[in-house]
Amino acid sequence: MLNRRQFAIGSAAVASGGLVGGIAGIRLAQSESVHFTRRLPIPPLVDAAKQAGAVRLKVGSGRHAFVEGKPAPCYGYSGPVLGPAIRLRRGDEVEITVENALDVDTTVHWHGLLVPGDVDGGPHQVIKSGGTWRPRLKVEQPAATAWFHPHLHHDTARQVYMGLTGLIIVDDGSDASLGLPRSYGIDDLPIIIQDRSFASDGSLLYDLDPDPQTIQYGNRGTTIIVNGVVGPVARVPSGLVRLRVLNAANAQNFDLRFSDRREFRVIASDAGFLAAPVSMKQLRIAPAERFEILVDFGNRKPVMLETGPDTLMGIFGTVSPDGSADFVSIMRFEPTAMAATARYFPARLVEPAAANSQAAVQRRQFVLDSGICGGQRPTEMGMLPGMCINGKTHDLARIDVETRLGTLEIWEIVSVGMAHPFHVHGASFRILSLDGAPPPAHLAGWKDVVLVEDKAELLVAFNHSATPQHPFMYHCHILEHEDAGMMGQYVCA
Ligand SMILES: [Cu+2]
Repeated sequence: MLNRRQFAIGSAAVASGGLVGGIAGIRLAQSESVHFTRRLPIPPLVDAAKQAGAVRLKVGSGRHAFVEGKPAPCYGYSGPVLGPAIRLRRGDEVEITVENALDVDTTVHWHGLLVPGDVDGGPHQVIKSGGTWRPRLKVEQPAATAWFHPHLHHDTARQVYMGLTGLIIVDDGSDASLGLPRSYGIDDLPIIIQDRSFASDGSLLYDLDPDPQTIQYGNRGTTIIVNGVVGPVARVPSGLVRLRVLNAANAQNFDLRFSDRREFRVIASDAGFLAAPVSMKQLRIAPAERFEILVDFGNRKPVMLETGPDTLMGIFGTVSPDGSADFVSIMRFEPTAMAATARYFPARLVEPAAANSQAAVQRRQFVLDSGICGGQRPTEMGMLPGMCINGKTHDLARIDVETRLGTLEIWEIVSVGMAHPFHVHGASFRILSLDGAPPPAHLAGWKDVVLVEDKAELLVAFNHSATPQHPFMYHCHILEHEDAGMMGQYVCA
């Protein structure tokens, strides 16, 4: 038998029997064993305007108890795990000093910030171990929930898994004019959802030598964490609360609903507000996607947030939580006696900037597939599958696409085998069609990630420059796919 090298990271213990890869072994143990007793951690807010436009981030390692009472080694930004929420105002210019105190190289990619290629933090802007990077970012985009994470080619998946994920809140004043909940940590809550597997001592389990199956499925954990902990409870005012939901999992799609099936309103997707709130009872969120939702806790009844099985595994089937294809609880909300400031759902939000597909100057197709595309790597497990776009695995020295600044293009994305979450750096897009139909209302705004089961047509707006030395990436956001080469590069001039 081949020997799986699965380590409890940072501990000497080798996991016994805790199969993470392999679809049969994926079970979310949540419903049986999790007690919802821990206060939901709220990442500290760093308001760039109050720091005179100078923000510091230190990428380092630390210890954090994902599982209560069992501190484990992990990575974080300016703290043991995750990172601060950085608030940026439209029109501001900020200088971010990123110090890399890890013993490995990293990068910091501002996912969803529309900035030029040389400050985007992609795989070309490596911050050496012990080094510092100081990008200046000009904030010129509408209000949105964005985030930041590492993008070091071949090590992105592991570094994110270890805890490197932070939120960015872009504020353009529309929060206040719309009367939306905006007291960070009180009625405006970050909800960062991830899946992880833990050894019995609470250490993170990650497959350092993944088998082909783990690469195909991406790394999937057995337990779901929110804001870095298992089984959190959020105490919320009674009334309208805004949740900024980010799926920061390596590969897993979450299918969210409340235990009492209450309706909630989706008010924003990746790149900003929708034209009007969209009523939903269940919301699928793919890796790297963000949705802002408004939930009414006015009835003062505690309620659980649940997720369903990931049914978008295509030819690989379904990842069933708990082996039962049923929903599992991931966190609990407990309304308090404090009244919320906002009590009524707004009727209209912000009309998105127009997008005319007739004005597109180019049409391109991108086929996301695995197989023999030069990306195969021999390991002790045998050959790992290559991951490719249009038959090519990623090459940091190859420019795949040249775009013109200020133009629109139609990008057709085709997924083969399973659904892939496709992300474009340095640009936002509108979904023109999804699997042959117009997008549902909550996916009709400006976005930067789209989960493609079969085929999507996107209208992509190129308004930010990138040179051949600092190109923008487009890639699958299943991080194991990205690291294995399902990524391309474009320039914009
Ligand atoms: Cu993929």
